[in-house]
Amino acid sequence: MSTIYIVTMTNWLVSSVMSNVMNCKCCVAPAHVQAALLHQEAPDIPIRKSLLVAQSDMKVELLPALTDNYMYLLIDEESKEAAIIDPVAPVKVVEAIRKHGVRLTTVLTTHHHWDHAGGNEKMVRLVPGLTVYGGDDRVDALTKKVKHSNTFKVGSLTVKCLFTPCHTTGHICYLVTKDNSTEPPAVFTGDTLFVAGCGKFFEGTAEQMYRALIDVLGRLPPETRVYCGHEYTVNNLKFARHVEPDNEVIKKKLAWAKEKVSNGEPTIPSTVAEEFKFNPFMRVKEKSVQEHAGQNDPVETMRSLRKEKDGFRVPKE
Ligand SMILES: N[C@@H](CCC(=O)N[C@@H](CS)C(=O)NCC(=O)O)C(=O)O
Ligand SMILES: [Zn+2]
Repeated sequence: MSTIYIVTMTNWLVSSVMSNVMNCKCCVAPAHVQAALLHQEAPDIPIRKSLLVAQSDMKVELLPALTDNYMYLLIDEESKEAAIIDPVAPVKVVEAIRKHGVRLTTVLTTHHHWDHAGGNEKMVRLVPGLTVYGGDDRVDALTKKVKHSNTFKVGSLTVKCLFTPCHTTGHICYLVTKDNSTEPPAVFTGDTLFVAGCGKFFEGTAEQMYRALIDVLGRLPPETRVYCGHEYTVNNLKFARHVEPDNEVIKKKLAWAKEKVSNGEPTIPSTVAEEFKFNPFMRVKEKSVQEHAGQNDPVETMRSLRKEKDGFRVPKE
């Protein structure tokens, strides 16, 4: 009981220090805070549950980390080779690979922010020989810098790199497919696309986020499962409801997401098709969204929505 209390308090302390002092926890945490977090190992909120999404070609285990981040263990069922996406809590990753009896060969880093790449150095110390992929020289322990459309294998699975600069200039999403499979692909979207939202434009523009969401991710097969970097779904849907108060899909998804989160369960994955129904940033071509933004151009709508969300006070209910 007391352990749970201490861990929860530590989380609270860390997040309040970060949100008050830095206003954003994902960019740069002070070195001593990073060290404390990484040293503690998995200072996640205990009630957040993991989830296994099992297909016959691949498995994806969602591993909650920190306050609201996700790491994802991707397993190729044919070879039992595995990759880990954004392993900020490496000891938890080692436990998961032992549990599944898989061989971890690969780290996929979506972007250099510490809450995504901050565990890389420790991860490579714990599992020597890992290949660490990323699209930015600022990614810790990087061994293979990738560009748009680069592909490589994790066992029999194909990983394709999708360059989606905006949240950071080197952000990469990873699309995972298996040849001749009838099952849905998976895309790991980091802080570019969230369920019902998108990342802040820290190092980019509305034009870039439009390209990332509509031209790149939006053109993936509609059934593609979306695994994003954070559990922000409830807050994102509250903003979506503010943008489109008459959208019934948003209301239904919000009620579902609140229920999930209150049980400590993930609201992830969604699909690309679903995102087009409730994500305002994916709906910038819709009249209702453009009217809310007072714009008639999709890129201007994107710019205006992001600005509005940056200052949005999320209602308690
Ligand atoms: N608003 C975030 C605050 C944290 C934040 O700024 N997160 C970054 C990623 S580490 C982001 O891009 N958030 C997207 C957003 O707030 O819409 C939340 O819902 O808790
Ligand atoms: Zn983040």
